[in-house]
Amino acid sequence: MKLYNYFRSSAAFRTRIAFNLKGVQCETVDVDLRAAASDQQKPEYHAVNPQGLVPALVIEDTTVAQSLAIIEYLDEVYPEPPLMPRSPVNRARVRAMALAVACDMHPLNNLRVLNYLRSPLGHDEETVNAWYRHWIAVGFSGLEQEARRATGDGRHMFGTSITIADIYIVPQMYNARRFKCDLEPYPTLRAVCAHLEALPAFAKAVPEAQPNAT
Ligand SMILES: N[C@@H](CCC(=O)N[C@@H](CS)C(=O)NCC(=O)O)C(=O)O
Repeated sequence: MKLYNYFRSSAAFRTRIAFNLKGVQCETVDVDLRAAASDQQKPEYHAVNPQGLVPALVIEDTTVAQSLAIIEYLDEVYPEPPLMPRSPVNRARVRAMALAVACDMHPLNNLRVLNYLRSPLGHDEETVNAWYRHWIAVGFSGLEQEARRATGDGRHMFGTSITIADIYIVPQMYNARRFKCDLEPYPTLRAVCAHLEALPAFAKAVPEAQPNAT
């Protein structure tokens, strides 16, 4: 397997956490998203992933895009430790929390969206940052309520063990800090992340721990 990865990508960060939790080694290929390189827009990368986004996982001669598809694939092929609860209703609740990040928050604040706000739309950095912080606040407000109801110990988004919901909240929290969002209103999310970030599988996946981090 080969993971197309970028150290600062929060979607790739999710897959790195999952690989670490499963204890599975994977070859990685860097896709430099910085403007000067923009590797994600090059034909060579589109031949691998026509969506032009990272991560992408190549399994033999097949590419799987989308972090959730990659993580669920890993969970099916390497079942231990499980990243989803057993019961269908609990699985649905965990998936819903992960999707709140993946579908409702992250796409609004993705690099290409922020770049489009800058050019051609002509917004300055202050406006772009205000946009970013607004969508973090909207998403985190809902997730804070959900996590309060679903956590079993104040250290996990759902129940008392690591699930996909935990894998999604940590990179989003990392980015929210990077963009200096106000995190005071989300004590449950902060406590969950503080616990998870200290675990080796999460700590080894952070952008600054990657070999190509600059
Ligand atoms: N829904 C996708 C999102 C992938 C995505 O947006 N990746 C970002 C990095 S976090 C990217 O490749 N951005 C490149 C760009 O915006 O041009 C997933 O979960 O994998």
